[in-house]
Amino acid sequence: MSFQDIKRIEKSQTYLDIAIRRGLKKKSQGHKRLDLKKGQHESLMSINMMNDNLSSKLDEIIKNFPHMDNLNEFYSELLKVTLDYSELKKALGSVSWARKKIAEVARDCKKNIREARSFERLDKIKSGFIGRVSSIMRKISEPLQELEKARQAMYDYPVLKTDLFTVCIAGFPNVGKTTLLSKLTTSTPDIQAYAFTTKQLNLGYAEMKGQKIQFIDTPGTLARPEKMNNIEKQAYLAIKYVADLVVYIFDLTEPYPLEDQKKLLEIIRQFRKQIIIYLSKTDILENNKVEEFCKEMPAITDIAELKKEITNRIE
Ligand SMILES: Nc1nc2c(ncn2[C@@H]2O[C@H](COP(=O)(O)OP(=O)(O)O)[C@@H](O)[C@H]2O)c(=O)[nH]1
Ligand SMILES: [Mg+2]
Repeated sequence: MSFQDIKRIEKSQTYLDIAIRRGLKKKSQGHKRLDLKKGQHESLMSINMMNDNLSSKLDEIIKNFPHMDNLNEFYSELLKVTLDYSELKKALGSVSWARKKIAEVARDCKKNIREARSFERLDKIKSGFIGRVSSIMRKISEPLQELEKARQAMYDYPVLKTDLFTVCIAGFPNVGKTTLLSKLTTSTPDIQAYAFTTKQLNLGYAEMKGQKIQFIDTPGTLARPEKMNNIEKQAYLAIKYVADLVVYIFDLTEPYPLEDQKKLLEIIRQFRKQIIIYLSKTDILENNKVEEFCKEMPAITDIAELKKEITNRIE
């Protein structure tokens, strides 16, 4: 089950309307209200129909929602940082409560139907059922809306393969992460001419050493966790929980001080992943600058060599 497969959660009134429509499809007035047994039978059917309909819809919501215990670290952490998980659990709890409560009310009403001695009584029981169910459904109106909001947020989660050898490409904005991703993989990501424009976590795949290797373009400077936007949070968690190897890009052509770029590298080192240093844009950089940099910080400057080095690190 992926986060993109969760079905849209409707408004509580919508579920109610559908159930009532189903339940009242067969009008008992059809047979001139002569045979009480038949009337009772039809009333029981109609209650069952409404209860079953709501029960299956609510059950589907509960079953479809990802449960923290079944998620790997990346997704469970992502859930924690992007949504209020305890609120989510509470909302699911209310849906589950409503489902049970409706079943109880249905049992109650069915007992009354069997004991009913007139058509008027049957009508009263049925409308009583609808009234009580409406009030239960009203109580979960907000929880359902919250769940739908959560579903929409989860819809934007990246579809990462957590079992593949994964290379994260990190570095300051505009250093050429996305460009490198497109050169290393078969993907054609959006390459933007301006910083901070990445809206999606870009993924790409390549075959190396006979394996499918996953590459993730991980934007963000990781400097202030509390100020990270959703993409940066995803990038941070991808480096922490999914990366087997990080390609860290230095860029001497952009106006970011080298010191800041080094600081980010130090932050990334704390994740204790293997790191390859890559110096980008050497095509527009003077040779002596490249040499000077590489003396201090052994870096790869060409794609073929980078591919070779990545292949060497694959387990
Ligand atoms: N000259 C040159 N420009 C590059 C190179 N790699 C990326 N760029 C340019 O740098 C800008 C930012 O690249 P992008 O891949 O979007 O950087 P990101 O923000 O790190 O993903 C774009 O205008 C790219 O065309 C390179 O190797 N050489
Ligand atoms: Mg980019």
